Amino acid sequence: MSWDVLIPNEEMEAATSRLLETAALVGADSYQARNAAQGTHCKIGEQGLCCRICSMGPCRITPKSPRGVCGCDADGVVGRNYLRFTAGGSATHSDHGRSIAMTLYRSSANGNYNIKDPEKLKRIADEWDIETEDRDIYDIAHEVALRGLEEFGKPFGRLRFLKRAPEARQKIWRDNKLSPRAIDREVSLSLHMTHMGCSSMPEALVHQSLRAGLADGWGGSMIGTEFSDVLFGTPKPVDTTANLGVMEKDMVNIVVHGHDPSLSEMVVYYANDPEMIALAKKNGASGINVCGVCCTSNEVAMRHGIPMAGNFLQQENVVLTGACEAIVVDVQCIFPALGPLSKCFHTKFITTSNVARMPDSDFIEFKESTAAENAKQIVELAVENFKNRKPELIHIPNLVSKATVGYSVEAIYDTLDTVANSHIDEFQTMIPLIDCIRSGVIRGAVAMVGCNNPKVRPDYAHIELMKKLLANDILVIVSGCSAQAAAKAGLMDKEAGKYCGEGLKRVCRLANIPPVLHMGSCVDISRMMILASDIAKDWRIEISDIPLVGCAPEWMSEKAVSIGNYVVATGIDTFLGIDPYTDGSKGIVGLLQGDIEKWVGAKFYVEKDIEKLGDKMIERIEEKRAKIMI
Ligand code: XCC
Repeated sequence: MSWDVLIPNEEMEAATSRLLETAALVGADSYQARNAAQGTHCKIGEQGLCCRICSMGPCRITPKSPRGVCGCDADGVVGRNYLRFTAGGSATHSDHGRSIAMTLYRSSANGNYNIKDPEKLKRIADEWDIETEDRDIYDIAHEVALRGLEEFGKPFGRLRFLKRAPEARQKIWRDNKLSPRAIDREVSLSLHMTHMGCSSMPEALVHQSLRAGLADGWGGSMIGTEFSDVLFGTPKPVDTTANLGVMEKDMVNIVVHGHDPSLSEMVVYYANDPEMIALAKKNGASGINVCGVCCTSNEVAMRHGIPMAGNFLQQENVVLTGACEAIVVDVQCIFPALGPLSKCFHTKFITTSNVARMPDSDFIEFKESTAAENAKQIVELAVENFKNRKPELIHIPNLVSKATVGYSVEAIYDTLDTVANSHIDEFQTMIPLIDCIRSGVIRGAVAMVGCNNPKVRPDYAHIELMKKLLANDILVIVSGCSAQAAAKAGLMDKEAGKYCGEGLKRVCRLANIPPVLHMGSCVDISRMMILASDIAKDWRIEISDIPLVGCAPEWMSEKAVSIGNYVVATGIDTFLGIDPYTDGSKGIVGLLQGDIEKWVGAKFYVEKDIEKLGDKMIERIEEKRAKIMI
């Protein structure tokens, strides 16, 4: 099978090798070199068997020393580490959600942040019993924001967004005592439970991992996604480009990196400011080009069509092009290596958040109240830096793919609306998609998410798995760095539809969609939860019966573990290409990859062999089909 609109992995790897030659020339470090210098990873750590929760250790659980000083065994140590891993991810996503809620709270008609989707705001207000009739939109926004902020620390009650799930799923959560209370409470409780002398029972630790994960997916992340849509607009399909070739040789290149759209939205705005463009021209550039890395890239791509320079393991590459005037970061997934690396070039490494302070950076604190002047200062700094380029170091790989991005749940409804011949009941929006799955035209769907990890050949697992699934008529929805892997490879080009199996190919043509649907950033996996819930409601089946699975073949961050927990706890089997440091405990593996299915109707699968991982997903989807088609 030829994949002519696609860029093969080998070509991207060759481009990286060429950039590493520049790194060698300027004496710069790289993640590849640092990874090699790490040598073989510690087996005990890798299996989750190292405990340094108190100062009697660190204790290492081995056949010779099966218990730590306190008497905790392998199940307790691995389980506590797993829960702490989850809590770190849940806290991180949720704190992102909190900061978006703060931005919404401070929005105003004449201020730095306005409401771009008032309809969505009113829908959330209705859902939360907040009066909307005859009220100023900003009064509603402030009350919704406040109500959202209360979700983090309210003393009583469960999370409001849980009600969006089908009643059967809510009952599973209630019956299993999994419905999260306040978001911060679930994170704090996780730290408390794992303190020395608290929980060491595997069931209790895994149970809380699922609940802390749900507090992220149906709490912090969902608040992040929903409020971002209200503030910056709900994504609609938009054409863009992806891969390193989106950087422009003759323009000022500003790379935005991180997660919080409050910063990048403002940078995008000021990069279009005629005054800034004139300044760029005065400095010898033909204009200003903003492009993105990691989830910030997903945020601005799906709202403005801003090009995507790359994903997690490509962040150093953008600097290595020698054509990056500024890499502007907010929070999460930012290599501290960018500081020393940027010093080898003319690049300004601009940090903006007290959450992510890094040496060798220019710190411009970004606040909602001064957002406009902060963003203007950042753009100006980048523009003035153009003249400091070292022409002999410039090399931009000639790699660019076309991509259509921005498939929010609302955009998917609209797309389905255009293809369905029948009139769709407004409460049965998913029927055309369900019909396609039921008839077998589409066999099912996979939600591919997550990062890159040097333990896996970068992007290879994402891309090869996607190709395999598409060829088997399985629709792929993506977010995070998996989305960028797809975009870079060309899988979000509508032309790529021709490589699908016959059924999916027809659907892509009729609906005018690419075969891989971009649903956004990491926090936007909450969109996938809503999509699954809506399908289950319209189909009148349980979420765990939908032929849908999740997959994170190259994940690396704590956030991904938290995501895995809430996806599984929502009833969606999740396939991982990397073990979350649990191998050392039969008890924890037995729960995560076995018994939790009895609680929530789904479980984890861990498989490092990509071919087998793909086969297992297809097999699981077919099993689910067989069950519901009886
Ligand atoms: Fe980070 Fe969100 Fe992972 Fe990418 S995928 S490396 S967490 S940017 Ni969410």
